[in-house]
Amino acid sequence: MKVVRSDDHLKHFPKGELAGGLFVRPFECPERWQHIMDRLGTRGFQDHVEPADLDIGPVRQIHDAGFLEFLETSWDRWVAEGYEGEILATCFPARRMQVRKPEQIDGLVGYYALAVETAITSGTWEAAQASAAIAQTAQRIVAGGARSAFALCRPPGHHAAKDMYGGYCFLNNAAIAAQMFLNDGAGRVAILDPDFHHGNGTQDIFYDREDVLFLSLHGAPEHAFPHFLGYEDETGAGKGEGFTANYAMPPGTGYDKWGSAMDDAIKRIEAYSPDALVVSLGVDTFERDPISFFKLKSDDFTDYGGRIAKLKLPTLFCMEGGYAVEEIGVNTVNVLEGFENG
Ligand code: Q9C
Ligand code: ZN
Repeated sequence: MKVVRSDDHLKHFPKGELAGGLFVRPFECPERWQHIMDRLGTRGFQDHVEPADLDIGPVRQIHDAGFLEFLETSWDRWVAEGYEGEILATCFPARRMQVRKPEQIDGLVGYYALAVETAITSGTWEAAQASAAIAQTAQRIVAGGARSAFALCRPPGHHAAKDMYGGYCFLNNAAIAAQMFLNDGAGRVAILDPDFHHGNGTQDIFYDREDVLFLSLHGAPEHAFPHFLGYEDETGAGKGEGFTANYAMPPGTGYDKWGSAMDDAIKRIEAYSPDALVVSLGVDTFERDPISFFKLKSDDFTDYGGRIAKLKLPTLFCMEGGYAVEEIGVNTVNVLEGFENG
């Protein structure tokens, strides 16, 4: 399996994340990438590819033009305002307020952010573009006939909606890749999202569409980020009714229950009979993940990689979350190995 990767992820390295009332070192950090790279090397995944230049066309099919302009220009506008720190949202269009786009930068940040933990810094836009380019290049590899490819995306993407960033995500890499399979002539694409967190961004993007089946396994919104989406009764709208599936699970969920949800999701993908599969691969379901509450063990990742392989679909893995930094490489590569041997 080819691995698409870029050092450009280093351009996104915020100093802080607002968590528990403190400005802490971000959980989503460059070391995550390095640990995955190291483990890939040890386990023989040595065919590494640099991404081609970003093709902005598919990005514009997924994201709102004003949102993209915001991501591109926000840092310069923030600095021009005289601010010295990183860009953090402080005020949102909450209940019974106007969701009308303001002019001043603080207002714009609140308009386009869905959470405050995610800082934008000088290199964030470049890193986010490189991450999307990685997903695109990996998609080209699979579209070109490979059984699978691994897009080592950082920053991740599945919380990024049409016109919102947050949850460490800016551009929705998996959604962009899925759209590219459709552009290439696929009739149907499935996106399977086993990251611990609900893939609110991906759901938002495809909610009213029947050409993309979106399935998310995640911590129930009553208990987990992103808190305000991911209930099981969210099943799609309009033409998209029935093409979103949410498996929301409580604190302490282990592989017995989680694996059954995965089996059900896999059955639904089989019934949908897509031309390609995109996996939003987060490994924050791990038992020692510092911000999550599922109880998967390292071997479980190998097991579900094998179950995904049984679908026998052209499969693109896009890296999402996972914050147990020491074990992130083992758990990620276990999924890929389980898939290759499955
Ligand atoms: N104090 C992804 O896994 N909130 N994003 C965490 C911790 C944000 C996770 C709260 C979690 C975002 C891609
Ligand atoms: Zn996550």
